[in-house]
Amino acid sequence: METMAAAFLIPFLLLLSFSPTISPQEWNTQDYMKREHSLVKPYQGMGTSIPYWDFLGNTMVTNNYIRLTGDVQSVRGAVWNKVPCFVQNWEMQIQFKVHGRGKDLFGDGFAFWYVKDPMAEGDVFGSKDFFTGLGVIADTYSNHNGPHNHGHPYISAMVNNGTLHYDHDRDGTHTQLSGCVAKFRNLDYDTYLSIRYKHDTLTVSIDIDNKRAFKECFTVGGVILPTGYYFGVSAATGDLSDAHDLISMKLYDISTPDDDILQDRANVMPSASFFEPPRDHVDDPKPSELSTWKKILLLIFGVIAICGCVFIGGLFYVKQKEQQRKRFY
Ligand SMILES: [Ca+2]
Repeated sequence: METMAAAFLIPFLLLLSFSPTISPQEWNTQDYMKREHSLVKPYQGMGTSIPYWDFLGNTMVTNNYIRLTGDVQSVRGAVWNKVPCFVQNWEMQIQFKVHGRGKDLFGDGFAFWYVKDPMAEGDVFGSKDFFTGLGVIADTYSNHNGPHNHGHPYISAMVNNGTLHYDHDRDGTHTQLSGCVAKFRNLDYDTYLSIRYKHDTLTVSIDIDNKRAFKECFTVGGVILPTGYYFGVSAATGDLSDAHDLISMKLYDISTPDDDILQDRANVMPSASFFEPPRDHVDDPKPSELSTWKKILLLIFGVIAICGCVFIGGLFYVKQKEQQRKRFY
């Protein structure tokens, strides 16, 4: 009987010992796409609507891309996810194309959003100012020539609790967490932007060198975002224009089984513990005013110098006259 039991048990135990165990690393590679937060071809569902997504403004859907704005002046467009996101650690990969006839003058850009209030049109690349949540802004046009200026196009991130204003005149430099220059316009290959939010760390990366690999634009820690907000992308043109096309948005849940269950994030206020210095609002120098002051100062010094010369000259003249008088008498 004992040998019979062993004959059954041994192969069974052997089988168990050879069965593969899933390590966290292996599990990581199985990041999966959340269909309800993604936008992939073919876009159209039944009829003309796209499942899970809404449109705003001039947005136009074709078979191959979603055009948020055409290369025409003063238009806005946006797409917004209808389903709030309850994934705590996520990565959004966006395939986009920004192109236009302008060689030196083009604008304004597009923005990715994870915000409380979706479907709100406004002045920040087609979406509302004083937003609550996260904005990742791809700004193609430099409005700003004063201190802290940088090259363009420029990608930056801003976290807002509803009280901060995006200042176009300063290209948002006073509210940005971080940023990098990214020459993504008019490229004839595929271009991608990745926004990764894991364990309160925001990492923005780009793939614009046709290498099929993401390169880090910046990473910032201490970014607190609640769950239950909405994803969206918007774009705008003004006096300058560009076509802003969205090809796909893919949202991956990147939580791992060994992630601790985080605190309930439903009701936290968006915040960021790190902002890129300098954060002070520095006024641009006004060259005309400065030179006026310089002119006045120069004039004052000039008058003093002339008076001094006249005075010394006068003294010298009087002394000479006195000496001549002494010689005659
Ligand atoms: Ca700008």
